[in-house]
Amino acid sequence: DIGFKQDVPQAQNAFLQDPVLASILERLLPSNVFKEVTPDLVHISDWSISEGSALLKRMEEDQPRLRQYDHWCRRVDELLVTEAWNKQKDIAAREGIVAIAYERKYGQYSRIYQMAKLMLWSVGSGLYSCPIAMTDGCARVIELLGTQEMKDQIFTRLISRDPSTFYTSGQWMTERPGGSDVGRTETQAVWNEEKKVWSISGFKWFSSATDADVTMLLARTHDPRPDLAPGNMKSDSRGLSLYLARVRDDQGKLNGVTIHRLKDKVGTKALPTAELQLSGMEAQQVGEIYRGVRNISSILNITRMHCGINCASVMQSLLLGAKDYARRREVFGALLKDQPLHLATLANMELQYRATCQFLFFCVTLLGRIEALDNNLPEIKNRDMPLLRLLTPILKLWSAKHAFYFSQEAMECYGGQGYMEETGIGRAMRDVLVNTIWEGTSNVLSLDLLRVMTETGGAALQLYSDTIREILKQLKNLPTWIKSVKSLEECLVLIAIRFTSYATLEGRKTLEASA
Ligand code: MFK
Ligand code: FAD
Repeated sequence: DIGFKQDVPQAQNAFLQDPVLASILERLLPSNVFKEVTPDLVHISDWSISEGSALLKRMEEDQPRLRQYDHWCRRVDELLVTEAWNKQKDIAAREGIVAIAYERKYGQYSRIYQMAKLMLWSVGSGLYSCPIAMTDGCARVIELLGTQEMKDQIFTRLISRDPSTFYTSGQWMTERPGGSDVGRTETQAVWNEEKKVWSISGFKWFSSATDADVTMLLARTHDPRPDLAPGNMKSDSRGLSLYLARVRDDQGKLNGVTIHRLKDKVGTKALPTAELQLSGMEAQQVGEIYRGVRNISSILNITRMHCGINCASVMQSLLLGAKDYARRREVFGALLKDQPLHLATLANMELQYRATCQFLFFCVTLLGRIEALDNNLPEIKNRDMPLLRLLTPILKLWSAKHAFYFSQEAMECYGGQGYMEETGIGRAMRDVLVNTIWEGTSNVLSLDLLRVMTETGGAALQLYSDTIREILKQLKNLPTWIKSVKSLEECLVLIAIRFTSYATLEGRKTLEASA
């Protein structure tokens, strides 16, 4: 056992070692809140690099399986997940990963604390952060639109810190004819007068939370009441309503669901994503009938924020790793950190990471204010709400695209070792890639941005430009190139066109006309 042995890079506590997240929180949170939450953030980051990392390894080695029949040829559809996967659920409850946002102990700052904790937990969660995202979204929809019974029986469990009562939720939208275009949904909901429940039948093409306790889903409503019948005629998204259903009963029996198949995915291997046949799934309707897409959009906007957090978390851990390696790896007579070109690579990554984090926590701050403060306050109604609506699709699109390129750069920073599975960069790269697709592809998000701009007649864009001006005014020592920008609006329209240029020619024309 002779010859050179590379000094091995070490896992680090991300909250303590990364100055970016801590400095953002110090700026956004009141000092007493920052002081109070710091030990918890240090703790969760320690957990992620120790127990979380061990659980993650087991989840990757022992991936979910489906046992469809028992030995008597009876259909059982048993989803087999590792003990490590179930343990992640308990940890998520105990650590209050969803609860913190809804307990609102720190009012508008609770969201910031929750999302920061989620970011640090995310790397150790082995994508249990996916069901948690949907659980968070479901909790928000019930909080906004649920009946008292839903609040008492489901919401309290979604935000529980007790693993024995904690529920997770799925979000079943995508069907074979359309994932982006959910107006093509085939699934039907028919009122069962005898049982006083909705009976749902159809086929859900992607379910990432097949082991969830409850789910929110879209279905085409067939309402027998004559005054509501016109909705039945609609073959597009205006015929859809939102439903809430238990996935299994108290004995663990599936509620009218058969698991058709588990997906064989490029990444997110630990996550049990399945194709589901629904045959008379019993459900309750949520919010106004025939407003399914509008009603489920609160989930979309929360889960899109979770995608941003997932991307920032991957960038944070990969950057810390690449910087650590640069302090240990010597090439051509100097450590990597002292090679100017490598330093420039790291600096570019650092810039992308910082931009993502700043943008992300700007949006999280808006979300926290909207959730905790009176929505009739002019600054919430006229500024925070339209601004967040405008920025959420951009955040999701931006962070997903950049996190993937970023992970490739991080892989290259380790040279050949980066391409080895043992470093975990390959897995991170495969996993982070999904953020460009789930919860809306880049083109669909571009069109969503266009939808906001069109719906507000350009007011949202104006608000955005005013906000940027406000921020620029507060900054000292502005670089001269920023001062020399001729017209800020011009730049913003160009950025908007960049985001929507994938979309439609029509969209471009609208924007160019408004410019
Ligand atoms: C680690 C992180 C993990 C995250 C969890 C990942 C698990 C994976 C889960 C999934 O992937 S779940 C499936 C996610 N699916 C999507 O994201 C669907 C993507 N497609 C879209 O977003 C389409 O734009 C959309 C389905 C919304 C198009 O539907 P429509 O009905 O053709 O659109 P329309 O008619 O423009 O909008 C209907 C209403 O919804 C309008 O309101 P009004 O009726 O009052 O006019 C819209 O303004 C409103 N709306 C649409 N998107 C909205 C929204 N409102 C607020 N926010 C939005 N984002
Ligand atoms: P399509 O909608 O057919 O898109 C195909 C292409 O067309 C894309 O490039 C898209 O950008 C483009 N496109 C679509 N519309 C337009 C347009 N108007 N103009 C220009 N281009 C357009 N869904 C759930 O409901 N629940 C889940 O739990 C879930 N989990 C998932 C887990 C994983 C790992 C993956 C990969 C997906 C999951 N999905 C889930 C599905 C996901 O949300 C959809 O795959 C996604 O929304 C895209 O829909 P689609 O697959 O039907 O693609």
